[in-house]
Amino acid sequence: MTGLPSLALPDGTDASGVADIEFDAYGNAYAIIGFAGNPALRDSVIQVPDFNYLIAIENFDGGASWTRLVDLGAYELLNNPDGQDVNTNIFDLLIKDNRAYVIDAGGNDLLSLRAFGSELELETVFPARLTTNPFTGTEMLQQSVPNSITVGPDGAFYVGELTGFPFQEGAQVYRLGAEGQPEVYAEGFTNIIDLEFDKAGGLYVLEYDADGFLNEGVTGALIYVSPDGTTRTTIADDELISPTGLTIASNGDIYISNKGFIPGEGEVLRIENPIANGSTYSLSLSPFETTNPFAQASSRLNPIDLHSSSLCG
Ligand SMILES: [Ca+2]
Ligand SMILES: [Ca+2]
Ligand SMILES: [Ca+2]
Ligand SMILES: [Ca+2]
Repeated sequence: MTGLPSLALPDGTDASGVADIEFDAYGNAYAIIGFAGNPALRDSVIQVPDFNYLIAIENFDGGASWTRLVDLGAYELLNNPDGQDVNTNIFDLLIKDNRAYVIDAGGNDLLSLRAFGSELELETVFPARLTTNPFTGTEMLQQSVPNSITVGPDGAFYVGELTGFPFQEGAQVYRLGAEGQPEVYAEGFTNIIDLEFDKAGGLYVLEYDADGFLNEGVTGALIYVSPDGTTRTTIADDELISPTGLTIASNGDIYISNKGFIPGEGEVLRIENPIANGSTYSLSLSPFETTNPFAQASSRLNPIDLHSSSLCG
C-alpha cells in the first residue's frame, strides 16, 4: 500500500511513520502512525494530520486504501493523563476481544478503542519514579516510557518500558491487574523495546541498548525469563544493533527487526530458538496459537469489527 506519511531528518535519521501493524480476528489490518513530540506541532508545524492516528487498512491493493480511525494526539492534548509534559509517541498496537489497545511511550499510558466506538478510553497510566540525575546528583522524576504490550499465558497484559532520562538499568516489565493497574512482573532490564511470551509461558525481553543510552555501547540484547521467573538467559546480544521489534513464530523461531533506527540498514533477523520446543506445548491455550481462543470467542460474539466501524463512521 502507499500514501502513508513519514517524517525524518534530511539524512534519514529520527524517522517516524507506521510504528506497528496488527490484524483482527477476521484478518482486517490496523496500524498506528507514530509522531514523537508535542502533538500540537503536528498541526501547527508539520501540517500532516495523519500522525498520531490509529488507522484501518481497507485492502492491500497497492493504493492508499486506509482510513483514519481515532486521533491519539488530540487525546493527549485534551487530557494529558500522566500530568507531565504534553507528548505522544504511539509505538505498539494490540487487538484483543474486539478492542484495539495502543501504548503511548510519550504519554506514558495505555489507551483503547472499542469496536464500533469512537471514544478512546484510558486503560492505565504508567507512573514516573524517583531516580538520581547522574550529572547533578539530585533527585529527579524518571518517566516510564512504556513501549511494548503483549498478552501473557494468563490472559493479562504485560508491558515493557524503555525508561526516560537517564535511561540507565532498571527497566521493568509490568503485568496489568484486573483494574488495569500496573504491577511489576520482572525488573532489572535496560531500555526495553519489545516483549513476547512463548507457548510455555517463558518471556522474551528485547533491549534496545543493553548498556543504556548514556553509555557508548550500541548493542541490544534478547533476554529469556523462565516461566517461573527464576532463570534468565541471554539469547542474543552482539549481533543486535538498535533492535526495535520482536515476534515469535508458531514453530518457536524468533524474528527481530534489527538496526531499526539506522537509515537504509534495517533488516529482519531470524534466530532459531534455543529455549522453546513447540512440540512439547502443542496443546497449550496460548494466545499465539493459530487456534486463537480470543479469535474464536470474538467471532462467536460478533461478525462485525473495528474495520467495519470505520466504514460506518
Ligand atoms: Ca503527558
Ligand atoms: Ca503490536
Ligand atoms: Ca548505549
Ligand atoms: Ca512485538
